[in-house]
Amino acid sequence: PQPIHLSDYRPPAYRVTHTELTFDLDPSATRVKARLHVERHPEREAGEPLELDGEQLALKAIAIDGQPLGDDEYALTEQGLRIERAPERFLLDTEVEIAPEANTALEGLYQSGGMFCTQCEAEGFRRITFYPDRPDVMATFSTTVIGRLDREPVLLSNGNPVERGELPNGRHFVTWEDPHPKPCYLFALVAGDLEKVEDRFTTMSGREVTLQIWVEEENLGKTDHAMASLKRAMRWDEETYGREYDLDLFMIVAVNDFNMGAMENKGLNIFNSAAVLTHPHTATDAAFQRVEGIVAHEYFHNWSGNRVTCRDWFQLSLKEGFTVFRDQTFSADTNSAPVKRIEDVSFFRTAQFAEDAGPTAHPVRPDHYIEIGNFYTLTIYEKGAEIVRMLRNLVGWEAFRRGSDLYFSRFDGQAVTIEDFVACMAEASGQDLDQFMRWYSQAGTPEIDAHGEYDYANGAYRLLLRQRTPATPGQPDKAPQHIPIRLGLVGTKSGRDLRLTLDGESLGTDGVIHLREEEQEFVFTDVEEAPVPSLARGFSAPVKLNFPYSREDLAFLQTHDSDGFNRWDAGQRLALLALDDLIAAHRNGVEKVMDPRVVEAFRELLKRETDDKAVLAEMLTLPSEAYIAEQQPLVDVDAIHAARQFVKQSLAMALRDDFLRVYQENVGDAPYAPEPEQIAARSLKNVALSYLVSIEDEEGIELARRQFEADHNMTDVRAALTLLVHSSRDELADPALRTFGEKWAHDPLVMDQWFSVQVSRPQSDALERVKFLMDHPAFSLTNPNKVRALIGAFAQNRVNFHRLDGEGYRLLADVVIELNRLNPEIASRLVTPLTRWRRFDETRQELMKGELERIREEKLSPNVYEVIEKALA
Ligand code: BAL
Ligand code: ZN
Repeated sequence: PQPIHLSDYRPPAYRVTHTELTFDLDPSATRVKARLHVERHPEREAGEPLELDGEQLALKAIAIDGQPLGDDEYALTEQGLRIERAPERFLLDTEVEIAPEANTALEGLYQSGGMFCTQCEAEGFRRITFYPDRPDVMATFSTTVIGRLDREPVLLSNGNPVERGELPNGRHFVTWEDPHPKPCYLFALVAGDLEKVEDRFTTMSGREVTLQIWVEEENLGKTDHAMASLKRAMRWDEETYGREYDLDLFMIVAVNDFNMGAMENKGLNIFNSAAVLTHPHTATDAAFQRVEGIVAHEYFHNWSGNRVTCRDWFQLSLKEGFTVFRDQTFSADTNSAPVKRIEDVSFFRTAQFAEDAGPTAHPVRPDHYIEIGNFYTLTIYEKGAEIVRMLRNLVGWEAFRRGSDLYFSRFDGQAVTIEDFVACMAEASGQDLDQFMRWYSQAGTPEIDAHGEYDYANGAYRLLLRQRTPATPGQPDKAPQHIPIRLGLVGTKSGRDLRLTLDGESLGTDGVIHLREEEQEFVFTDVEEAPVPSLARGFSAPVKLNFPYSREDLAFLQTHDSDGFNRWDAGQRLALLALDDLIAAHRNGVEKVMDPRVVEAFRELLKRETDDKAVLAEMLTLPSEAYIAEQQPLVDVDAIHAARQFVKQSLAMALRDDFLRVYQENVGDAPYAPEPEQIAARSLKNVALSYLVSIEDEEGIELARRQFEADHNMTDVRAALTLLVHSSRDELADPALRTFGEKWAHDPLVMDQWFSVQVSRPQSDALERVKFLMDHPAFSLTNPNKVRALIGAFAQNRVNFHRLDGEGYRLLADVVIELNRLNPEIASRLVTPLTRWRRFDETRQELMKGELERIREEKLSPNVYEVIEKALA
């Protein structure tokens, strides 16, 4: 397969202004008739061929302006259909046959259970009909769906239903009109035996919108939270961005087999059932929050993505980065803002930093790709969102909002670029954002080395910053970035933020400095006392910032920093320093000794009266093994696991009574609600319990057992079950797992949790459990949720996946090989942990590389081919 380059972009030779589709549904032989209203693109010359994308389509008929084409008037290739001589403006009719039941890739039209559904982003529409499958071709759509009355009583597509009726032989049809021009990646169709929950929303201009969530009958009781989240998101987008919904109907459909979380198709969002269904007994707090975030994300795309879309797929972050930023802000406004930021950054620094440091590192706007399906990444989404967040902070909210209004009005109904978006922000704010654009073109995580010195004689604080972005594949040399650093200077005597004066200008006590050069010195004057700097507050830029903090400095910041995020981060840094020593001790076979400063810092935390339990729970949570690994030059999985376990157990032993008290203070029996206060108490309680169980404290084990049996809500049940299963008390864990498995055998989403809990346990039988569970009736290799829950979760089980006999790697590679055939998109995602082989010791490197080479022997899909080639380059 050949790469596609951004620099080769040209508008299409022909555009489609209106698209009429008729689907006659059948699992093995669906007929799709398409009538395209085609005209030559004004920017392209006459006489160029018409090229339509098409894959796995059996062409049955083709005509231009009603005249069937002869065999010599068009050419079929593996990629599509070409007509050398086409008129300036014409109607193109085609009819094709496709087989949804054979579609295991879950792109295009496929079947999930008995239901027909679609996934067209990025390039799935070409598996439905011949079409210019590119986002800069925007057309209005009229879609007629024909199905069997008994099997598909519900027939849905984008827009509003305008006609329905019965047909002979037990069939019926519904016609849908979507008046908003859209690219074909936003097309959707759903047909099946579904039930709906309905609600209404009155928009800010007083229009009534019908809201529907369509599910299988047994899931009717699991839609309340998604519906409430949808209404909150609709209101928030009106109030925050002035964006109103634009159709009479907004539908969400829950589907069990789905590659992504959800999809923002115009008026007909299709959701992975895991991203929409919730019930206190089946979903955890985290799942409730995830559903809220994804419902909002997809809804927000109606403007940032649908009304204004991407010119080409290189611009993917234009819609995804902006929309993630919008959903993160929405969730922060709706829940605990500091915790949302801690969670997002924690995930980002673990997973996106690892992507940036690996062989698939790419800029937020890539300049080439082989398979766009491989670019739905943390870099495009989350780093893209961090860039938008920096923009918001740079220009200020009011100018950002003016820029966003300008963007939506100037480009409504168009397919545009990242430059167009940033130009609106520059215009609205009057700021020069030229250097800032490097964030989009340069891959890799900038690293800043910072040094500070207090000049007692002059009351000045000198801060020296040096930035460097490591080389990434294809980008050996990097230019300096424009990095906004929000900071405070915390007085060591007063414990307060000191006034910041820079070049005679006051920045208040919490200010932003701009690092633009490779090296820059900032001299703060009139600094009354020696400070400890609190740098990059709130993670003000997606960078690694190194400062030679002493442990005393960190303990001080953990208590005194006025910025909640940096208080948490100081605790993480302190724990990381202690972990570093212990990792070294483990490797050198030296006795491990716990740093008393960490114990004291935790004792202080546990003592403190706090009204923000959610933040406290985060502060009591040690850095994950994956995050610790990110900090190490060479990853030693066993030493990291042993060191973290040692810290956890040492803290549990030293502070056992405090943890027990915190647990008891936060037990509640109020009816479950996914509300911030309850969620905070549950997370604090369950963190405390995890410490107690880590030392197999009898009272702690008993509390876990009782919490499991009380069966109050899934958050508590899953937390207790996980602790039991991850302890060595199999006599308690095994019956609990059995009870849980039998109780929830009918519920696929709960069974996903049952799989994950078992295969993420640190005991050495995790791999054997994976193999055994792959034969479980609830497992299926063709269902992406199951693959993620079992195989994906195992690949995150660091000690077991990285077993020295290589069996973990072998198992993953076997599954990737199988999925390469069935579902390439999932296969190429699943292989990621193997691609990070250069981070490990020589033995593991050889084993991992060996598996990558074994995969390379196969006949590979473009998705897997691209990732494997990069990994082995
Ligand atoms: N556009 C693909 C799914 C999402 O990001 O919303
Ligand atoms: Zn999105």
